[in-house]
Amino acid sequence: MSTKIDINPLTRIEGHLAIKLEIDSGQVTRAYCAGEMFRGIETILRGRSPLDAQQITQRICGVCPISHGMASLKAQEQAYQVVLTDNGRLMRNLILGANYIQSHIMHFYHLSALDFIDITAILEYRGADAALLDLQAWVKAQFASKSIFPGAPFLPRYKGDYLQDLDVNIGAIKHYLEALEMRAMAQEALALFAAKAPHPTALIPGGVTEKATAKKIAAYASILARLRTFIERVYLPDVVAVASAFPAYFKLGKGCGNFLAFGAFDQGDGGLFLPGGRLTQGQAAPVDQAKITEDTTTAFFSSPSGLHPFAGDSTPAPHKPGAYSWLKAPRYEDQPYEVGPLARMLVAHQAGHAQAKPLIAGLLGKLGLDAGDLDSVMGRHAARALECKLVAEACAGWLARLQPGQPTFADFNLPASGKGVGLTEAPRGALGHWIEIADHKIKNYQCVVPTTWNSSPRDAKGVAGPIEQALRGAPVADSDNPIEAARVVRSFDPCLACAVH
Ligand code: NFE
Ligand code: MG
Repeated sequence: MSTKIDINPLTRIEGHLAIKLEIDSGQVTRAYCAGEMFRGIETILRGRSPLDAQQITQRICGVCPISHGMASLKAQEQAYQVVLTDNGRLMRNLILGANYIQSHIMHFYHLSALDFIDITAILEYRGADAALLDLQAWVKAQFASKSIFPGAPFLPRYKGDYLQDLDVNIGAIKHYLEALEMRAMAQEALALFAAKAPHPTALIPGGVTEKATAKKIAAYASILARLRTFIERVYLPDVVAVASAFPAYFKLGKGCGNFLAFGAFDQGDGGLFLPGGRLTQGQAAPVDQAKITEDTTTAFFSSPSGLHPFAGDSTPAPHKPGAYSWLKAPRYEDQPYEVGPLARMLVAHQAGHAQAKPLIAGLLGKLGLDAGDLDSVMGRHAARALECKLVAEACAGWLARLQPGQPTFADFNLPASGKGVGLTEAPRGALGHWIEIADHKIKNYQCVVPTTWNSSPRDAKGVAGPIEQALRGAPVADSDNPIEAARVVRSFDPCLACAVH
């Protein structure tokens, strides 16, 4: 028997995402991802000073503002032909690195872990930890009042096959609370060099306006040491514990088989710490941004379909027949691509990355898996955690190379006209900004954003986006509690606020 269900909104993600599923004999046969709102930030930018762009585009998101700022600066720097100073480049790596750390920790503990661990286990807690006892009292009160507020972080929730090990469950709940502190500390670390978080003011074309002082370097180092301890001793072991308890999720949620990374973290020698590249059905290939287009066939935009971002347009058409999402469908050579930590780790692995390759091999060996199993729900969680460790380690190296007293930005002249492409990696994947300047004003500005790739709707050929494809075939044992489908979607860490921009 065929059933249709709507998960709307899908909670514990950023922004407003509706998932529509068609289910036959307990399996998803068709899935649709719909972005539920229009924001129009690309349109707001037209006619403004190009120097406003890195501030306005940061407002696309409170989770990954850094990445939008960086993409905007890279696009402007190409247009202005300005080259960063060494300190400026290193400080930007440290700012972006701290942003990855807070984002990845949040995604696991605050957004995804509750799909696997049993929050009601807290009711059985008999220890003396004050924060856990507070939480226990709160959960008890929710049950006693039976008026569980739907917006609460923990309850209600889908019924499901949650983890049964009391120690692991209580440990994970404790780590949920610790992870809140880690996030705050990572934001403090990036604010040392970016002036504030979120939405830093110190990011300017040519570098960063904050100084690299010995005091700031020491403060960042002390926070980074605590973050690295948490990543190694808490985050990675928890991901391994959940992965070991749910091995079926290494076989579930396979995406479209195409992976794209632009690469990020300039090393100063022309290379990037996280390399760019593509993997298409297992074959490695380079990336040429000229081959990116956005399909608008099923998107609520009257803009022509299949335009490159330099020719892009985002005119809303809320009543467009056949449309079902406020996301355009980005395509590379007309194909959908998955972006994010899994794409980056697979591209790095394929490129023989000195640190990533042994780390991935170690994890696969520990879990008795092979690289093909990574294209899955649990593979995405594992890739994100490994990347978090890699980036935190790299931050220590960049910090050591900062030179107090040396310039943190380079001067430049503003041209009356120009064009630039800014490609980087946000925590959730490949991010591109395209700017065209005429008469000292922004003539056109287009963003192609990680979650727009991953949550994209169907294109002119009817090809579904990566999340839509990953949902196909997913089991749904109980259509009132589609926890398996929610786990598939959350493994991509979607941010619909970004995606609709
Ligand atoms: Ni709103 Fe973002 C990241 C960007 S997701 S979180 O990471 O760009 O599309
Ligand atoms: Mg766009």
